[in-house]
Amino acid sequence: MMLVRSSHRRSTVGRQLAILGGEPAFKEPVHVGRPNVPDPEGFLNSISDILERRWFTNQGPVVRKFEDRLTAFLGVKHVIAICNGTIALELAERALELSGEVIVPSFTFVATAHSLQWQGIRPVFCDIDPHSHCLDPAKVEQQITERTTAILAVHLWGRPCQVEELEEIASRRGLHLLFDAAHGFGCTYRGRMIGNSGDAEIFSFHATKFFNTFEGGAIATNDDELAQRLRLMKNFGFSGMDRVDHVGTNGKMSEVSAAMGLAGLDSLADFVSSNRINYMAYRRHLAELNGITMLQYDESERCNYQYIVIEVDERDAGLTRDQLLAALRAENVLARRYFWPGCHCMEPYRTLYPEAARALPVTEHVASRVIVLPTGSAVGVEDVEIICGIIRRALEHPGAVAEAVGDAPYGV
Ligand code: T4K
Repeated sequence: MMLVRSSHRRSTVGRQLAILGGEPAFKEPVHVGRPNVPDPEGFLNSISDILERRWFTNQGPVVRKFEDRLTAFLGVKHVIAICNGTIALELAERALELSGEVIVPSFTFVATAHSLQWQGIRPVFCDIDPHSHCLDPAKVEQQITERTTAILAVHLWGRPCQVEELEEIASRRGLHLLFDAAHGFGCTYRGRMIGNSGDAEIFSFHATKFFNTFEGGAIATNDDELAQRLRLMKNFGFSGMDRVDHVGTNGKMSEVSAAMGLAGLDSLADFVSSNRINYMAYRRHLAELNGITMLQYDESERCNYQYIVIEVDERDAGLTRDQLLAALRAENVLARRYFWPGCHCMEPYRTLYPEAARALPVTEHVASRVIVLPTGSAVGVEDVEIICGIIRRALEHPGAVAEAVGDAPYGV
């Protein structure tokens, strides 16, 4: 695997925080979401073959091989490779003929909600569990109306949501069940790979994901009929050269993306390993810090450890989340406040459903506290140590940091 470690870092020991006038700890920005890069050799050879073959897209041999590898890896009957996760969500929703209302978390990337709204389905925002950050099944039940046609749950941060509880509700209430598994590639739920539950599960292989195909996504399903419909729909509905059997769109993955996917599958163990090493380092360095709680992964399951998520409790930390974020940004650590402020506060939802916040107290609470820190194979344990050192020093000087940040904390 090609590792691209951050260079030009400075130790925080004895150094003034940048927000207080010191030099930034990193000369170059340290991002959340730098792509994991597989061993380039296999990928580049594959690109030469693609060029020589002059077959670039439309379910070519590389996409077919990629789908076969994914099917075996996930242990699922069908995997349909798609051009990105958002179109994959839209295709699955459309293939299941969802309409009316669909219950969905607000605490997710906005694409989850947009995929519904884009096709005239109302996303009904439902609250989350404060610990898992995933849909709270009891709240789901409360949001069901006669217009509800499905539940679209998200395995946030790659940690599975309460799959069995949601399956029970969906089957008892006659609803479809989809999982946005954009974060969940390579993770298990009770020992089974994510990708096997509900009507279908949807992955994103965007550049910023644990496993990427530059842009890309996939739909995994054990439903033969649904898989067949999805294959038609992702290719304009064509079932033969001049024959169209279904309404469709262009959801196809290119051969180059699939080649990246095959190379990525070969490097998957390395991606997990560097993420896990960083995760353990963060855990060690953040363990003792007052007011900082780090989200844990269940070590009895397979995890991809792609998101390092902390919650800042202002009362114990002495700093707000945004003040701490400002201190990190001053050091060139471009931490993110995913998924603040929640989809319900973004347009068009804020205008269309102004009352939504009433049902979302946990979402609003969690969204105001969360910071996602850099990891991935572009980040080394030395970087982690420095990032945690910045957090520790900021918490040691809350008054000075708050004063330096002033009334305009990060991004506000
Ligand atoms: N459902 C969920 C739950 C999702 O999280 C997502 C996507 C989807 C559905 C939809 O799947 P896709 O249609 O995207 O396949 C990013 C990603 O664009 C998005 O894919 C992802 N979730 C979301 C969580 O994060 P932004 O707008 O925050 O990303 P951006 O462009 O600011 O990139 C983050 C950082 O990554 C940058 O600061 C720099 C670094 N970066 C990014 C790219 C693209 C690189 O170093 N290299 C790169 O090539 O949304």
